[in-house]
Amino acid sequence: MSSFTTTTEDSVAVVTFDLPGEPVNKLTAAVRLEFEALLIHLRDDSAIKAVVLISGKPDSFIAGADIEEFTALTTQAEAERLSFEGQEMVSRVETLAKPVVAAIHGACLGGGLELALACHYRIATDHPKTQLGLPEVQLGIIPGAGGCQRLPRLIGVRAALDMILAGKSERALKALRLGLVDEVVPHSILRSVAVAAAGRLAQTGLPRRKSKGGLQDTLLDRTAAGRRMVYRGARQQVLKKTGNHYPAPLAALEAVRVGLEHGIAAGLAEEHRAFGELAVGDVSRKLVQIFFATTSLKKDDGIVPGSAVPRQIRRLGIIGSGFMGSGIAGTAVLNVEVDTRLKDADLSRVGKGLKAAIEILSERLKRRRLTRPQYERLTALLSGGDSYAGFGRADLVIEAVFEELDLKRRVLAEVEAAARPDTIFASNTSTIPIRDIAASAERPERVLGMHFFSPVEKMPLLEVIPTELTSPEAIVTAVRFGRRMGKTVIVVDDHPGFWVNRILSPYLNEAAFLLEEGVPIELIDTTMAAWGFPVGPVALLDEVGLDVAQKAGRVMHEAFGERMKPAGALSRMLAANRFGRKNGVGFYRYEDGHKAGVDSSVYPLLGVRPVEGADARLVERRLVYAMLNEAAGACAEGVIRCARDGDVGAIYGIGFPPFRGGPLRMLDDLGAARAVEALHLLQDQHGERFRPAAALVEMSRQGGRYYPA
Ligand code: 3H9
Repeated sequence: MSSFTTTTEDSVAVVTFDLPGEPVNKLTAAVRLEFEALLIHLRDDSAIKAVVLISGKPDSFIAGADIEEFTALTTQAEAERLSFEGQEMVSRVETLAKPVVAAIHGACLGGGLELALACHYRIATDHPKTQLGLPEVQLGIIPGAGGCQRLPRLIGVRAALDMILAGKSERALKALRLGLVDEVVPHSILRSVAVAAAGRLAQTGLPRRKSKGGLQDTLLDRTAAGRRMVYRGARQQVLKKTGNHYPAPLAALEAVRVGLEHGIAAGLAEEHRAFGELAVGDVSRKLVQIFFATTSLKKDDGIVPGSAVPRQIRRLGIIGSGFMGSGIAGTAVLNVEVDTRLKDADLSRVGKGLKAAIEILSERLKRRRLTRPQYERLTALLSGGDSYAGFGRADLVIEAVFEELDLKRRVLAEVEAAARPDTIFASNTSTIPIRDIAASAERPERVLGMHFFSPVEKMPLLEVIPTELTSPEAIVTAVRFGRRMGKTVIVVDDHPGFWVNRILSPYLNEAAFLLEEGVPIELIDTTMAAWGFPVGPVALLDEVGLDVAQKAGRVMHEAFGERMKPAGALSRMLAANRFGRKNGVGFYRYEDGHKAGVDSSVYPLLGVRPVEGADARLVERRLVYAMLNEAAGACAEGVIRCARDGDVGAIYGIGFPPFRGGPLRMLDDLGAARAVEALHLLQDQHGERFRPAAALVEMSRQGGRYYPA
């Protein structure tokens, strides 16, 4: 079946791309072949004076090359050829002797944007679904169809590197400001404006674009010395951000540099060479696996498909207007546009919560992600009070009160009294089993957990935790609502700590043991940051709050016994009134809310002297294996439904290094036998908490794996 249909309007050929049977347009091998043939026809048909390229999909222009095809690449040469052929196809658009207008609505990403860049004029819709970007580095590759060449030439090297090195996408208005598109129009007139533009260009010739910016832009973007500075700065930034674990951004930088300094042919050659090398490399393989794991989760509602329909959530109630409650409120209003009411014990707390929720919206307004009228409309959806007034209309109530079982039970009872019988009640507990909270619920089928991560507006994960009594309708409603809030949702079993905090607990506890042995805080944190975590475990304790960590630690100890017995470090810190970032004193010092180095007065508090010459490799081994072992144990207990959920949860919930693929993927890479051997050694040296999980031992005997080889 054909992917392209062409109609002619006043000698303008309107080519509609609609890949049959697929939700989005992708540049598959077959599509590339068909498009090449079409280009010849467009070139040779003298009745055609100009071309419009538009999509037939509701909200994607072109989502890029077909990532599925990357998984079939086995050699570097094959991958290089794929990129080379992409470059050739795109170049043929650019050199077509007739103007080509890209009419962009929806995702215009990767190879899709590269194709649009080769068109002679770009018109985008102002719809929020319209996003233009080169996200390749997020897949461990670089733009390989000329993007590293055309983007800097069009919008300047700094703006281009900004987009390419972070793989970030821009909305239409920003794209217009950058000079990435020529016009922004409402969706309803996209086609007609594009046809008119194509007709105009056929008459007047290709547009001349004036270079934007002032003296500084000229110096930095258009002189060799200026660009050298830009490359140096970009390189430093990349290294700081990626710690050298991700080769793609540096390779993209090099492809841009070679192209600008030695000409487009040399740039394209470097581009396809690097693309070939990276596409078959381990990092790209891991990132592509994560991409597919994440997309498949978008369709997984955590119930037997079709067994229930999600309820529509028109009104949301939130109990507890602290950091979590206000974060949930702000994020729900922003992304779901739902009427949201906050309740707390007194009005001053409610006021603070509302202010914090509005802050999330204000931040978007500042970054021009929201217009003033949108902002006004969204803030009007927020309200609050110190009673349950209004909760009778709530379809979903999320409690985010202190992590205390009795309090949560009381709140549930109050909500059951105040709300409708069909209202769904979700607890945002981070560790307490939902069945304990729901033990005396009147309607346990409507109770479940929705565990958000802090800060809610930024953290991409949500754990939804049903009990054995929760109805499929409640589950699917919570999952869909979480997804609309912009979260990747995993449905996990109701065990203490669920998945994320279950595997995080022994890791943080091990960090506390290391502290008690006098291992310097800097060493612990820099070791794990170098390993690939966004922050080290001690800094993370400060972020989470030592009181919160201690409470969670107690729940885990009670549930899992000796193995999770908390190290004493946190109690000593709390006894000295150190809560972490929240009160400005933790393991680190804070000045004006910013982390300002390790607080060395912590060591006497802990009763130790920092030891010299501690071995970073041993530190890393203890911390990593504490987490991997727990992951194996929890997985065997059925806390997660499959390895995919566990790895995605670890990556999005605690920043487990994506290039390592997640804890279970990592165990597969290591091999269960090697992991068991390492754990036995640690067990000999540091005690029973390192006893390898029975499931891992079994796996090592049987030669099992989490994923198919
Ligand atoms: C590239 O272009 C390299 C070039 O530089 C070099 C070339 C030579 N490939 O996410 P959704 C599937 S690299 C394959 O649920 P949404 C997706 O798996 C590419 N499949 O929808 C899912 O499949 P299924 C750079 C793709 O509305 C279905 O489409 N591009 C691709 O939430 C629906 O997707 C990117 O990295 C693809 N390129 O989000 C963009 N794109 O139904 C990746 C989508 O079987 N894609 N699928 O489970 C996205 O970011 C999102 O999918 C998008 C839509 C925003 C487009």
